[in-house]
Amino acid sequence: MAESRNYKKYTVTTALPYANGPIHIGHLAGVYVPADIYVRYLRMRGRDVLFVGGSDEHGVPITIRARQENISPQQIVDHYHNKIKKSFEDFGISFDIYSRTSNPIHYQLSQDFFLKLLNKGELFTQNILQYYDEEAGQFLADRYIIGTCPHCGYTEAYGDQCEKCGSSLSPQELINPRSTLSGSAPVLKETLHWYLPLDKYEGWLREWILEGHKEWKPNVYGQCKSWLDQGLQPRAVTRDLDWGVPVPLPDAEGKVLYVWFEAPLGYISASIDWSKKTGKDWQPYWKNQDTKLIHFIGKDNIVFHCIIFPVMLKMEGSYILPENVPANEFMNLEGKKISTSRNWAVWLDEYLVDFPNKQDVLRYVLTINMPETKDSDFTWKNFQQHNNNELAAIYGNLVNRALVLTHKYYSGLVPENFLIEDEEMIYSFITKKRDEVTNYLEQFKFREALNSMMDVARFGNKYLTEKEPWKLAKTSPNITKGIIYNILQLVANLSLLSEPFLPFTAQKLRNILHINLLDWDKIGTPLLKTGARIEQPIILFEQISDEVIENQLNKLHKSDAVEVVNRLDDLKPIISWEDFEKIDLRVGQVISAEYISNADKLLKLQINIGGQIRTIVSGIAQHISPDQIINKKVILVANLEKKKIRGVESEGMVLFVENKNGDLMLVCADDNAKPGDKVK
Ligand code: B3M
Ligand code: ZN
Repeated sequence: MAESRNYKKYTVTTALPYANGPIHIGHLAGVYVPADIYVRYLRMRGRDVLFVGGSDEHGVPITIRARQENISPQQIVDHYHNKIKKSFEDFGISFDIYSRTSNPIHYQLSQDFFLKLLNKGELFTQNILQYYDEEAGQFLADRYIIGTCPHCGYTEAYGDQCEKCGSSLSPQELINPRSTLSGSAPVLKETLHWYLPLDKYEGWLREWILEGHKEWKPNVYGQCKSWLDQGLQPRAVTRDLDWGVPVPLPDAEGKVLYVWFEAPLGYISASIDWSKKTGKDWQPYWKNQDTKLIHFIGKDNIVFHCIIFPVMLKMEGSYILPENVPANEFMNLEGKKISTSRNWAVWLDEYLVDFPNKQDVLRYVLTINMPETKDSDFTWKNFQQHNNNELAAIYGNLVNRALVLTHKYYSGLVPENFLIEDEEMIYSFITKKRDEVTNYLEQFKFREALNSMMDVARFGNKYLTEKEPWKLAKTSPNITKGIIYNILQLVANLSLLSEPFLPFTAQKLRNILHINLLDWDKIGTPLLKTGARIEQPIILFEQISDEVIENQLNKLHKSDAVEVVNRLDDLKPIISWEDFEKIDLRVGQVISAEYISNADKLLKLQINIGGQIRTIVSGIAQHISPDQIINKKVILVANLEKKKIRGVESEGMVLFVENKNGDLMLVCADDNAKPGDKVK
């Protein structure tokens, strides 16, 4: 069964979620459910696995959140760490350890790691100019600086990114920067930082990934290749910040390790935490060459796990490198990107309040829609369909029929088998499906693995429907016994084969059947003895009604509607009539539109405004294509001062509608309007 090498141990890690918010279905589908399926499968094969998770408790967003809520970062992370940990437990994510990066073990390990790289001469230092808030007396993280975006003119762009046009920025590109701490204009000041010379390892990475790991998922391999093809730059691994793991050097007061330097080391410190709690040795899981290390992550973390962390491990020298990084894409919700700030999400804790004991339904639907190769979509309707038409109608129905028949005809005891041929045929089918599941899981193809598992349930239903034992009970008692015996063996096998995917249900089923083993190799063999007692059936999956689904949709859209009201929070201050009248709005007809090279957000427009052709640079290229805007009669501010944008002089501004998702749409004048007409 597809495994290229014989590994003695497995270390499976999952991205450490930031402890500044609860967990939603996107996290589960992208990272934790696939990892858990994989680990449960490995354990059933008798593999020695260490399954590691934990909370990422550092980073600037946590400090910002704490500041907004007027509490300490520690209070934030304590709250969310516990909440997240509980969600994982509730959904059966079977970590051996769920640790956290505020753990002293983690401080120790990351500081030692940093010092080791430093002492080996792997890091270098450099003085750089960085924004400093003189009133607050501290250096400013990029996110703490707000100013005008040089690309689109948005006045509230962050120092690392403009959320309006999506450009990534550096703080020094912002026009009129201001500090979010004091509101004052920051000044540039010199500061010393430590750097990881990624460029030096480019050749090694090309060899290791591009030659050595061609089997990585195309989305992962492709992203790595494009990073490597662009060429790697050294990366600072320290920050001026008061929240994080302090740089363990005498002259480094006020400096911490960059969160992306220490967070991946959290996998190792969590393993040490596990070792302290269990008394077992963690080192073989990180240092033995015959241990297979796998990182489960989302696509936004690929560079950190495939490039930066492996370079760190390689530099240090005593650790193994990841064998695979099966990153997933993102899962959307009802066609829109999941968003914490807009509350466009299904939160795990809320799900369990609305759907108590239905963890497996969600696990199933997230697996069948897993964003393995491209972004996928979760919809409540689809959730209902998979539950009703598959879990209830196929899996649940099969189990129920088998158990009801056993109780009806044989008082709940496994009958004798008089159909040896059927039995062989059934085991050979199950074995084939088990091998399919195995192959898919080894390749991290969870959707297909789940389908192969369900084939066994489908097969069982078909067998019963074709054999119709209820018609034969009186006339052919032995044949009937054989049919029930065989279907019970199939159901028993299903209680093992479905364990990685539907652990709660599989356990319930094993309880009913009194099966105590969890052995992958036993799948495809008889698991029940003639005469064994079987418990009464219980409903494993209920139908989910339209009303319940409507309620979820209403709940979701209600939070969305609240957001519409909230949009007015940023209503600008009242202006005078005089001020308003200063703005000269005109109709203009677009006569040409073209992309500007090296600026993927910008279009260069030529606009006839009646007696004059204006050139206007507009940050809409990601929303509207040139042919969608040509000939359109747009509205523009005709008396705005000129401004050079990417070397092009822009003579005015075209108006657009922006919806709450940040999508831009044209504002057009009536067909009868002529270029140059006034808009008042
Ligand atoms: N805390 C970022 C994220 O959730 C992050 C992952 C760390 S993994 C070492 O996207
Ligand atoms: Zn912008």
